Amino acid sequence: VLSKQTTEQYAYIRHCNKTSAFSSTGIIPVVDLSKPEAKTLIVKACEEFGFFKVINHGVPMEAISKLESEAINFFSLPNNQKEKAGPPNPFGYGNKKIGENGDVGWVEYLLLKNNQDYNSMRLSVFGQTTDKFRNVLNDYICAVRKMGCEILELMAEGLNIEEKNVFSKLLMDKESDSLFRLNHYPPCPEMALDNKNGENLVGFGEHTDPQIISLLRSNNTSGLQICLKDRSWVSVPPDYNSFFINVGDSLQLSNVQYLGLVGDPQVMTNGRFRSVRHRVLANGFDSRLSMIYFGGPPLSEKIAPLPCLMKENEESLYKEFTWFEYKKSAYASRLADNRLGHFEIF
Ligand code: GA4
Repeated sequence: VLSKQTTEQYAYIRHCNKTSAFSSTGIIPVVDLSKPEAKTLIVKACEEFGFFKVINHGVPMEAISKLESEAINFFSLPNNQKEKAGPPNPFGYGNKKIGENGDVGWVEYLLLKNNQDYNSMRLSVFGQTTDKFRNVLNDYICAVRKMGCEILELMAEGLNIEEKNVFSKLLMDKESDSLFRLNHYPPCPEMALDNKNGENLVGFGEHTDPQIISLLRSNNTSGLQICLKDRSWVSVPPDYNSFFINVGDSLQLSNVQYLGLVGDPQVMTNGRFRSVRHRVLANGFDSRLSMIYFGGPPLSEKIAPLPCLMKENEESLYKEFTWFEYKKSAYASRLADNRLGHFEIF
């Protein structure tokens, strides 16, 4: 359990309206990776939600709990100690501020890169334990990346793409621009006092992830919500033992030829894979701790519809660009912006 004092450092609270209408439903697809129908279910879930839950994922519970306890130790440190590992430009500890363009949330976090020199990034707040932290993180990332590749290969199979590793090779590339994030959402005492007239505090504002795929797990505290095609929000019941998978912008792009008319986001939802809008609401009583691996391509990789998925005479709806260019534009945007819009041809 994270200490109560960690919540007191926050001075500002941001509310959003109309959260009372959000319902918690059982509609989120569950994919059992050990079952033969997994590939079909994955494609279906990516089309319908851009989101699904994975069970029998093969990531050892030990790797998960070890990293989780390192994370709890870190976030339980006094504020001035944690700040020593910041600011998160581009990697390190961040508190409340998200990105560089004015977004804030009821969250503190660590943005990390695999195989990074944690001593040089002042994560030496871990002191003697830096090496341990590095090992625990590496074990976790290796296991989670393996699961991610398995999912991406099943996805390629489900799409009848001959080259099974067409997506997974991007994560396996030694230049892969992947990153890792630990998020701690402290309980918000104010929200526990009364129901704030159904208002909620934003932990992490709505957005899509720019990368290919995001692999998330959390403790048993709720908060995550996803946006459906009809633009309603649903809560994702937390599940300590499962992973949650988000389709990112880059994966949506590789499938653009399936999208409908250009320019109308509603029409885009007739398309193939959805880059899912999601957000996290703060909780009145419990700490939420989540860990997310963002699988990205090498910076020089072209983001474009896969030729093998293009029909004859079909043209791409998007300008051709590299992951470097897309990422640069994404990092210059606000969290809630529609980032793909900048790259539409018409
Ligand atoms: C969303 C996905 C990842 O958490 C992240 C985020 C990044 C950040 O926190 O610095 C961004 C956000 C994310 C997209 C738009 C820009 C950049 C904050 C923001 C306002 C690390 C990422 O790669 O893009």
